[in-house]
Formats: sequence, structure tokens, C-alpha cells
Amino acid sequence: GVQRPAIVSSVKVSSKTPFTIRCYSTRSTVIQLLNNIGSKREVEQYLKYFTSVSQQQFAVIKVGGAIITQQLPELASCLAFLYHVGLYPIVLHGTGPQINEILESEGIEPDYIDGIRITDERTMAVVRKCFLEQNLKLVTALEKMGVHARPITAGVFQADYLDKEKYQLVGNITGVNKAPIEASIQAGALPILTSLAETPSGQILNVNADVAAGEVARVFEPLKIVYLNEKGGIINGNTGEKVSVINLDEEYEDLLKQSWVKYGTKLKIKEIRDLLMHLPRSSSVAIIDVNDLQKELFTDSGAGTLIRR
Ligand code: X2W
Repeated sequence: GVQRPAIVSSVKVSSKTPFTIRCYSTRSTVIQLLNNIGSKREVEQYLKYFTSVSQQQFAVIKVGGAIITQQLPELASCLAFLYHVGLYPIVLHGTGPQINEILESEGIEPDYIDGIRITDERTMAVVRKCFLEQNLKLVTALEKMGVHARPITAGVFQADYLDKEKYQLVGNITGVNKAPIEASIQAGALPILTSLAETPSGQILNVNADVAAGEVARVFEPLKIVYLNEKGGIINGNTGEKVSVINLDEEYEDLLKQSWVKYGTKLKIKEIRDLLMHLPRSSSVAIIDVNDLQKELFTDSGAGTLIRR
């Protein structure tokens, strides 16, 4: 496996924590986490669990594009915390709302089929611009918090056209190149990915970020798979309530028949089901609010929507 990057300067959190943090300035953050998030025993147990596997197998975190606009400070500080305790999540972000905003300002109505954007040449230019802008925004916010973060905006996803007639420049991922992600973690940098893909002949294609995050989780098989969205989970469109758990084996077929399960929500649930069918039975996916990330990672009580088999 990949060697854990060297700790710059270290300090013990407690005599029992097998764990070091990077610099003294973050010690108060760690103590705060230990006090606020869960019992010390609970948090230490999870820290031990997360460091029992190779760094690249800790977590895949999908960040909805809306969060970069609405909750960037919260997002950056949650990720900075993980980095400072020596945990390296693989982060993949979307940029859906930013794309729509630009399209609408240019008088173009965003067009989707089943949650997938129909991406013509003109739209693709906007998609690429937004992915690069939002990626830089997140990386810059992390760097301001002393985090070494690496933008990875190409070279990971190989793809074919999903359906050229129907969606135009949209990719169906056929391969995930782990090397740039592994190299980033090995160099001690958080890998920050977009979901842009490339055909063998070099054509850039647009891929839904939920789908791409699922593909990353499929190849890395991380301990935690977390989707951060602005709603803090999946909302039942009929009742307006948050769905706390989806047990796929029992509920999937019925769920897909519900009138509110459509567009992006349907795509997300389908993709997560596909993913969980390929992972060990004990795997699950949590869809949560960014402010619940530490609670989700370090305590027994989850938050948001848990999807499992
Ligand atoms: C998405 C990629 C961005 C995305 C799109 O163009 O909107 C396709 O639909 P969020 O913020 O995670 O929704 N691509 C093909 O998924 O961003």
C-alpha cells in the first residue's frame, strides 16, 4: 500500500490516541472535536479505525456544487480538520448550479434528461469553465487553512459517449486512473477532483458528479462514502421530510415507483445502488449536510440519509 505521508510536526492528542496532528495551531481544533462531536472514546475508536487502512482507503467525499457557493468556509474547515489529523479523503465536486446560472444569464434554458445535462458545444465551454473555477475556489480555500490540496481536473476518468444522439458531449465512465489520486495522497496533498472525463481520442466529456464519485468509490473501496448536499440528505418530495435510511434490498423497487423519485434524485439513488452492489455488504453511503461531516465520520450516530443494502 501507499506510505503515509510524513507528519510535518507532530503532537500527541492524548496518550491513547495512536495519532499525531500536523501542527500545534490545530491542537485546539482536535480537542474541540473530541469534546463536541462525540465521547473521547468514540472519536478515538474511529480515528484508530480510519488509520488501520491505507490512506487512500479512508473516504470518498462528493461535494455538491451548491456547497461551494453556499457553505465554502464550513466545507474547507471540515476538510482541513481531516487533513490536519492526517486523514486524506478523496474529494470530488460538482458544479451544477454554477453552470445553470451562467447558462440562464446567457438566455439558455438548462436541459436535462433523467438528471443528466444535455451538453452541446456551447454548454460544454460553460461546464469546463465552471469546473475549473469551482475547483480552484475550493483548493484556494483549503490552502488558506494550511491544507496542501492538489487540483485534479483531468487524467482520471476515461469515457465513451453515454448516448451521443441523446446527450451529446456526455461521458459514460469506462475506466478510472487511480495514479494521479494516489500520487497526490503520497505527496501529502488532498486530491480535489472534478468529474470531467476524456475519450481515448481526447474529447472532453461531461459526467454527472454523483456518478463519477460512485466510480471513484468503486475502485478505491473506502471505509466511508459520503455525499454532501445542500439539503442534508434525500428529501421525500411528498412529505417534505428527510429520509433517514434507505434499505435497498427491501425498498429499492418501491422507491423507484414513487412520483417524487425523479431527475437527479433518481440518478443518485440508482448510482449508489449500483455502487453498493459491487462493494462488500457492510458498505453504506451517507448523504449529509457539510456541518454533519465530523459527526458522520467520528460517531456511531449518523446524520442525513443512510443508504445500505
Ligand atoms: C453535471 C456535472 C456537474 C454536477 C452537470 O452538467 O450539471 C451532467 O449532468 P452537481 O453540483 O454535483 O450537481 N453533468 C452530465 O453533477 O454537479
